[in-house]
Amino acid sequence: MSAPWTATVLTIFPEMFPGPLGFSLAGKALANGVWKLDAVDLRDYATDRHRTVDDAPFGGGAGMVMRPDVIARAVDDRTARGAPGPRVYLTPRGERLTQARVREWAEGAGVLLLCGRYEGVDQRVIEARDFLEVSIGDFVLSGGELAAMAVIDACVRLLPGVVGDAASLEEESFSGGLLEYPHYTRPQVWEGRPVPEVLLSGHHAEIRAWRRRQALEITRRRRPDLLNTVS
Ligand code: 9WO
Repeated sequence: MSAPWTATVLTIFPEMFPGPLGFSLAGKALANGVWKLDAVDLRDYATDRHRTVDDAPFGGGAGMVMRPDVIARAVDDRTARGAPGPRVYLTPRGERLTQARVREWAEGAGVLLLCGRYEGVDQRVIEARDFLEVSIGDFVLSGGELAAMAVIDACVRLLPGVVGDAASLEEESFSGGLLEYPHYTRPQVWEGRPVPEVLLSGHHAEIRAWRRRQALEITRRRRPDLLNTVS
């Protein structure tokens, strides 16, 4: 049997994994062998007895930088043991992650994610080992681990058999490219707020049209950039 989709995570905090990825859809799929997690302790690739992974920045300044030699040993060893790419360094400096990119990665054999701590990683190893620099949003975390978890979750839910096929097909074709329409459930009136009448009508074509209008309207107001496409 061939290897399942594999997330390799290089981190100084391997105990953070699977963390939230051990629950719900991703957790069930992990237990079922749909995907595999290899959380690698970067300190295992240090060579001194204190297992040092960082050092002071050349040029001066506050904080510490992760050493390229330690990271390269980890990347080369995991790659030799079959860890698939692409190689991704999670950083607020990176190119913004998109659902298209997530889809592409989910269709491949896996991802190798490098999680920085301190002020970041020596730029030479990013270049020498062909890491893509990727950001999940314009904010700064304490390290790349939470961003890595977001990337893995986004990919794993697209793997065959993780989410019902009907659900994913609907996401693609129906709401594709737009923000989601609003959702409602019981009670029918809550704190004096009724559910929109059309949803109780049983007229499925009207409901579909209403949801489409709602999706377009919320997208126009919140994310007009998503509509700036010629078609
Ligand atoms: C620290 C810092 C301190 C002073 C001035 C600028 C600074 N930038 C950083 C910094 O970027 N630290 C990073 C912490 C180093 C790499 C890992 N860390 C990280 C990754 N924080 N936030 C992310 C991240 C990753 C992906 N998407 C969003 C945020």
